[in-house]
Amino acid sequence: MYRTPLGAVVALTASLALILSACGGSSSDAVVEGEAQTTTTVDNNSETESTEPAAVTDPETTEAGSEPETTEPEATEPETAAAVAVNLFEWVVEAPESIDGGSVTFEVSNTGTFPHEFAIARGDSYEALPQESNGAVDEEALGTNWIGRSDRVPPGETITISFDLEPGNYVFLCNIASGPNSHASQGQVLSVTVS
Ligand SMILES: [Cu+2]
Repeated sequence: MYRTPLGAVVALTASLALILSACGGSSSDAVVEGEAQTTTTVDNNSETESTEPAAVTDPETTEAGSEPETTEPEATEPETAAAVAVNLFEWVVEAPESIDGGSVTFEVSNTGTFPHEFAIARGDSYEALPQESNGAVDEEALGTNWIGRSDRVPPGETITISFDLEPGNYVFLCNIASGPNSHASQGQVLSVTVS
């Protein structure tokens, strides 16, 4: 009679211990799973966040880079179209005798066999300009009517130079001189009207 109840108590105690340990095990497993799920969710978010800004940045960089490229050619074309062609050779200045004023760009070619330069003085004609004994234009005497000159252009070469020209009468010339000789006195001058 005693053994059965005792055996039942032992059996109940053992089963309680199993239930307690099972409950403890299951509750700790649930905590680990919850942490694992939370970590996984955070990882997914950070991966998604890092991917989105990179995708947004690439198109912005491409758009910003393409806009200036479209603008640059438009700004260059008018400057090229406005250039006035000038040819220098012995003993001639070849250029249009009437041009528009403002900032004028000249494309100056030396098609001769000597070095020449492109110079501009303000005046009605070469004969009316102050001159030195060799026929070169007297640049100091001209004062503000001496507009300026290019560097010497070697034979076969072309340079580009710009001058601001108000409306009026000008003389285009080569003012190179050597001793008693000057290119201007040999005829390398041209009267030009700027309007
Ligand atoms: Cu010359």
